[in-house]
Amino acid sequence: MNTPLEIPSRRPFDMDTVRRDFPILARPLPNGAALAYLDNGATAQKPQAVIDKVREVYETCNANVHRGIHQLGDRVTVELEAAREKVRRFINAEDSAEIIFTSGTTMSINLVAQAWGRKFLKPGDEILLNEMEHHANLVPWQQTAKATGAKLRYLPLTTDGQLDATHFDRLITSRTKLVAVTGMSNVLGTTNPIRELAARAHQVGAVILVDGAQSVPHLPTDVRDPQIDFLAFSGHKLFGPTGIGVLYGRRQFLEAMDPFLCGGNMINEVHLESSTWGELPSKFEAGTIPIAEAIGLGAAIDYVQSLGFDAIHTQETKLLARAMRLLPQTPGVTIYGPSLERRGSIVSFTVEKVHPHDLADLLDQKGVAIRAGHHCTMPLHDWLDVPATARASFAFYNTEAEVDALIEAIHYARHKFRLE
Ligand code: 7TS
Repeated sequence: MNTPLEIPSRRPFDMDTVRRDFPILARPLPNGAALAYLDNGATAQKPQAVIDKVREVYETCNANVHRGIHQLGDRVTVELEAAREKVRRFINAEDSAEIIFTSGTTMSINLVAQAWGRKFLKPGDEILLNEMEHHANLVPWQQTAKATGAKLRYLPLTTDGQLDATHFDRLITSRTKLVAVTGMSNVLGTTNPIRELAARAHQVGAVILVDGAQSVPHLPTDVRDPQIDFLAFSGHKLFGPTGIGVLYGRRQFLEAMDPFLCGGNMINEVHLESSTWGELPSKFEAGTIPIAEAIGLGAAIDYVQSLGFDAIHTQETKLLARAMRLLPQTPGVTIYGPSLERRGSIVSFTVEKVHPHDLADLLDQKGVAIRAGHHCTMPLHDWLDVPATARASFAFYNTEAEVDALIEAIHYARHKFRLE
């Protein structure tokens, strides 16, 4: 195993090597087509290093953690805490006790909505959201608003799908207690002005929660610059295992919150009528957490850091630029969202007279995997005034040839619909 705190050394970005790191990319699909995996916004593929790490845990040190009873338990605990330290370093948190392992972004946000929101929000307080948020960053706040009497407010969007900064003054006020915002829209790709929102939230004494599900895998994140109070993200979109995610919370907030789930591991003392809570991070990690998955997430972070966000950004921008140039030149195609400079590597679009689900089916025949539907953003689709969109979302292992395969497959779909 790696020595726990080894910092991965940077290696040159070589596409052939990178693609070989992801065994699934070379496997023909059941219909024999070559895979062009353009659904990274839903989940990313896993490099061999992550697959090996999870397997290694089960083969060599599987045991429960933090029991301190035997050698295997000790060893796996060291590995788990090393993974937590990797997460800490990756997002530049001050203390690894501020890194809570959860099952993913959804659970992380629910944890804050319940354990922070229900304790600290009261009637008249405002939660500031916007229409581009994923349901995971809307519905928990709706429930918390109902339970506490707090009010939901929505920042309007500009016509190209950015937060409209001309409304910040009007909507971020002394009544605002929380700004909950995505780092990157999972549909429009919009990257949001977190620095400005964090500064404004803090000016009025509000807390900012960033949904990093889409941004953390593609952009460098530093929770201390700008200062972010809560950050949620998922391991599986970060080239790590499913079932593991992270909630980062600033210590002062996590300390003030009561536990979200109760059971083993999160207590200090239990009596028949009452209990006291354990220290961070255990207080928020009731029960047995996904241990091998958390350690696998550590391996995924090592992998991403060995490539570096500069190389990742360069490759993804190349792909996005090509898609945003070629898609609008394709007959019947409309793309949604801001210009290249204001978005990450996601592009959603519709093809006139072809339902996105039919389009996704036809693209799949050609091996091009995209997502179709409302992408868990029904309010955004109401705002866009379309019931569904098709979405291509890129990762650094995608190639320009795969963008071309997408375009070719759209022509194929239009041909099938007798549109060309
Ligand atoms: N927030 C955003 C911005 C997301 O894109 C997603 C998942 C979530 C939260 C929830 O993440 P989870 O890991 O807890 O499920 N988005 C998508 C998607 O766009 N397609 O499939 C899942």
